[in-house]
Amino acid sequence: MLLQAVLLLLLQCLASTLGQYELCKSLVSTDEGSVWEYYACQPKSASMKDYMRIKVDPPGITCGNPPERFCTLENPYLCSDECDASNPDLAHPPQLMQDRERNGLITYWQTVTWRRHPEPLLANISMSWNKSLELTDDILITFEYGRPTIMVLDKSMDHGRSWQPYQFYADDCLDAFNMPPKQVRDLSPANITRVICTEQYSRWVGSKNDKNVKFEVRARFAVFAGPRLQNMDSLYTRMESMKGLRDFFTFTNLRLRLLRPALGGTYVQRDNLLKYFYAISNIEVPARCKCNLHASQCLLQDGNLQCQCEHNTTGQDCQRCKKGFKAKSWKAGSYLPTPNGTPNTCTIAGSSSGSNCECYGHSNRCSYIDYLNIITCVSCKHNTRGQNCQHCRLGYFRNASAELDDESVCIECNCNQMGSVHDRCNGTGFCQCKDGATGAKCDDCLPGYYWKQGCYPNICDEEMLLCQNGGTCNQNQKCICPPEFKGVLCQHSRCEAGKDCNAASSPHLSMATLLLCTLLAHLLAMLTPH
Ligand SMILES: *[C@@H]1O[C@H](CO)[C@@H](O)[C@H](O)[C@H]1NC(C)=O
Ligand SMILES: *[C@@H]1O[C@H](CO)[C@@H](O)[C@H](O)[C@H]1NC(C)=O
Ligand SMILES: *[C@@H]1O[C@H](CO)[C@@H](O)[C@H](O)[C@H]1NC(C)=O
Ligand SMILES: *[C@@H]1O[C@H](CO)[C@@H](O)[C@H](O)[C@H]1NC(C)=O
Ligand SMILES: *[C@@H]1O[C@H](CO)[C@@H](O)[C@H](O)[C@H]1NC(C)=O
Ligand SMILES: *[C@@H]1O[C@H](CO)[C@@H](O)[C@H](O)[C@H]1NC(C)=O
Ligand SMILES: [Ca+2]
Repeated sequence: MLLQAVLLLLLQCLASTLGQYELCKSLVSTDEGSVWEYYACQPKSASMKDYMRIKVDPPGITCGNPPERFCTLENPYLCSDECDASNPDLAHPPQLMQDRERNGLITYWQTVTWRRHPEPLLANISMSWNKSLELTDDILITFEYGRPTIMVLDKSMDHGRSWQPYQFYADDCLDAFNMPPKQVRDLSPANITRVICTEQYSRWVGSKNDKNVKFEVRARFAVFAGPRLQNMDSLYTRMESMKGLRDFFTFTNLRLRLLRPALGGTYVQRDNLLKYFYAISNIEVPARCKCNLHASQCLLQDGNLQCQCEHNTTGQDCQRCKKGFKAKSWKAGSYLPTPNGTPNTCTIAGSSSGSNCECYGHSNRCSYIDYLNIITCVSCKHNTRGQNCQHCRLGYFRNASAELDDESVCIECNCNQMGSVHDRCNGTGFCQCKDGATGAKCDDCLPGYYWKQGCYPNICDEEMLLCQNGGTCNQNQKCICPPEFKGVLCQHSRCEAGKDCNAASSPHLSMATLLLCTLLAHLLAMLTPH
């Protein structure tokens, strides 16, 4: 008993000394004994360069194969340096952008020189984490031998499937990107997520004076949290309320597109192209794992970062409820109300609101129906219905590959309106077809039927219902008859009264023969004795 009390005290003490949102739960004592309390929580910020996978493009852009001399912008006539991939002391491979440097020794990745001028010297650096991350401070890219005069930072939020520009960098934004130059301090709270082009980090200041190119996160945070970030609550409140703000700092991949190297403040000097190249010694990416406020730890597992999910959530980003904990739909934790937020824990199926009403996560509400003496789920979502939201609504059918608590458990029948009797279907999605219609959705016709906003029996075809007397069958819907024939299958001659009509073959002639027939009939009548 005493031990427990001490433990409790210790935990509470720990909680109060920890930073904001660093604890997912703690044991607290109440009148009914000690119980767990849950809080919104997030992992600490970390140096994500330690976990990044780096790839440079095009192949062969890294210097040293074959070995190559290079000069510097400050002293273009001193070209004694050499890059040689086969010599560890003279090699400059990509991993030197993410290593931890020791004893003040600067190590860097370096590209080939701009020997092929005027063809542009282009290089891409792709960084991937296979994990959603949220920036917590400035991205810092350190260039040795001068910063590029044109460059783009891109980001992806879907593991590299789609990309968007994050920030443009140029010594002349209008010239390079047709964008007016901006700085983060020009931005207001309303347009803080605007993608800008900045000239701040591209102008020539000497290669040793300012080596860093920044993507400003701190300055953007400061717009809400104050210059020394003393009011983080205000930032976190905005994160919840301002659309797109959290996403703006979220990424799974980053990409640097280097489009033109440092030029030393002048034009490209064609007589010494060995002084133009890119060299990066460090890429700092301070960020935290995105765990949707459901984890305070994020650890490397099988080579990938993984949130250590609490609140009975699971998934790489704690983006789902654990199996069996889907009494209500999954929700991210919330920073609100500050300072502790709301954990939005997943709760065990069947235990929601004290009753024993399972709704498979399709409803948050149950109601007691007095005269039936049952408890039933109210307003089942995701096209479900039933006491436990365990059935599909009419017009929907059960998705065989989804669990009962899956949001896509019910699939729309999608019956063809013209071809089917109604919009309901059976358990495997088959609709009930009208005569002549077929197919799961009744959008096809049986043999012997044609489709025209529904299925109709063929009028003619190439087998049983052949058009006669040279008529042709048009889309099974009608025979197109030669002029002298009529009838559904062109089976009737147009001048049955006469005897000689059949031979005629043009409307003009047919008229003439018709006349002739009449004349003959009259003649016959005249000659016949009364
Ligand atoms: C860099 O990536 C962009 C976008 O995928 C691509 O269009 C470009 O060709 C790449 N450049 C190099 C040098 O690989
Ligand atoms: C990315 O992470 C997921 C989840 O941890 C894992 O299943 C997948 O294999 C990883 N992909 C790579 C290329 O490591
Ligand atoms: C952001 O908004 C401020 C004030 O509303 C405006 O002065 C500034 O030009 C805007 N910046 C951009 C990049 O649109
Ligand atoms: C998660 O489930 C366990 C049982 O497996 C339970 O002890 C714990 O209290 C649950 N946590 C939350 C936050 O609901
Ligand atoms: C059926 O459920 C699976 C598993 O959730 C899902 O991937 C699939 O998209 C669903 N099918 C349809 C048609 O919604
Ligand atoms: C639905 O109808 C189709 C076609 O009539 C049939 O093959 C299937 O077995 C039916 N499925 C169920 C669950 O009744
Ligand atoms: Ca380095």
